[in-house]
Amino acid sequence: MADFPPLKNDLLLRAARGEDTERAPVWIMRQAGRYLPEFRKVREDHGFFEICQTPELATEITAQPIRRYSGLIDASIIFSDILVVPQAMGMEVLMNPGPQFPDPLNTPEDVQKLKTVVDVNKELGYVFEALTMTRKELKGEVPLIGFCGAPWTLFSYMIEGGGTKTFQKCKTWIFKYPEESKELLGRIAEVCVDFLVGQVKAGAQLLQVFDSWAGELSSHDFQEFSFPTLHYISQHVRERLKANNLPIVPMTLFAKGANTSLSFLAQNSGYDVLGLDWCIDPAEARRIVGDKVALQGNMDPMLLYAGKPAIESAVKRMCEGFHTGKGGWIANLGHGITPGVDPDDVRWFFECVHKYSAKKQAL
Ligand code: 1CP
Repeated sequence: MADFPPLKNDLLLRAARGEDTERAPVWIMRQAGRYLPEFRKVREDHGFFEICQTPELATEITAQPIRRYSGLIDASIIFSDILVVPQAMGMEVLMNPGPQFPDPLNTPEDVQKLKTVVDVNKELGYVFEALTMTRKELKGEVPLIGFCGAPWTLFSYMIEGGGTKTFQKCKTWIFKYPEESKELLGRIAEVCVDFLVGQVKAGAQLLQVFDSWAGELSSHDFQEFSFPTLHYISQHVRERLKANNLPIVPMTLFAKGANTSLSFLAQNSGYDVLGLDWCIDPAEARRIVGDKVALQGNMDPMLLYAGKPAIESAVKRMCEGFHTGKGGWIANLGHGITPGVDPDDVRWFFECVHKYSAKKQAL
C-alpha cells in the first residue's frame, strides 16, 4: 500500500465500529453530483464515464464537496458509479441522462456474452488509481469511502437495460430461471469481492455496498436472491483483506427498503453498519438492532427542497431518535441527494447535524 497522510478526522470510522461519538459524523450519499455548480461545470466538458475513468477528474469531483463543506463534512466517497462492474464484466453502459444498456441480458443464454474471467486490475484499475490519488489529495482531512453495487441491484440493471418502475424483466428471471439467476448473481458477487478488496488496497478506508433495489423484493425473495450474495461479499472481503495483510476496514450495507429484514441483517449479514432509508423511525431501528451494528441515515432527501426550518426540525427529530439507544450512528440522508437542491440548504443540514447530535458534556 502507498504511504498516505495521517487521518485527522476519524469520527466516521469510530462510529462505524459502534462507538457512541461526541457528535454524529455526517456525509451525504451522492454528495458529489448534479446539485453542485462546480460539478456541472466539469460535466459541461466531460462525459460521465470519462470522468470516472480519468483519475484526475474523479479526484477533483470527489474533493468538491469536501472543499465546499470543509469542517462540516466527515467523509468523502470516491466518484464512480455502481455500473462500472457490469462494464467490467463486458457490458456496454451509456449515460444519457440515466443509465442505458444497448444490449441487455434478455435470456439466460445471453450470460455467455459476459467475460468468463474478470481481471479487476485491468478493467477497473482506473478506480483504484482514482482512490489512491484522492486519498493523497485529501491530506487526511476525512476518510475515503469505496463502494460497489450489490449483485441484485446490478442484476436488475443488466437485465432491464436501465432504470425500471416494475422490475418486470429481472423478476421474470428470478421467478422463471431461479438457478440461472443465482448463478449470475454469484458471478457478480465474485467481481464485487475482487473489486472491494482492490479498493482497500488502493486506499479506501470504509466500504459501502449499495443494494438500492432490495426493497423491490418480498422478504422471502430478498432472503433467497439478494442476501446470500451480500453475506458472501462481507465474509469473503474480510477473509481476503486478512489473507493479504490489508486493513480490515468497516463495511456498510445500504439495503434500501429492506426494513422488514433489519433484525435479520443486524444478526446475520456480517456488515458493521446498516444504512437506513427514511421509511423506518430511527428509535424503532435502534430498538430492533440493539448495539449489534452501527446505523446510517436517514432523513428523507426531499426535505432538502423544503427550506431551512423544515430541515432543522427534521434533523432535530432524527438526532433525538438515533440517540435513544447505544451504538454508533452516522448521519446521512435515506437515499442519494437529487439535482436542484440548493447547496446552502445542504450546508444547513450539516450545521443542524453538528448542533443537534452533539452529546451534552457530563457535569
Ligand atoms: O458522491 C457521489 O456522487 C458518489 C458517486 C456515485 C455513487 C455512489 C454516483 C455518481 N453514483 C453512485 C451510486 C449509484 N449509481 C447507485 C446507488 C446509490 C443510489 O441508489 O442512489 C445507483 C442505483 C446508480 C445508478 C445510477 N447512476 C443512476 C440511477 C438511475 C436510476 O436507475 O434511477 C444515475 C442517475 C446514475 C448516474 C450518476 N451517477 C453518479 C452521478 C453524479 C450521476 C449523474 C449523472 C450525470 O452526471 O449526468
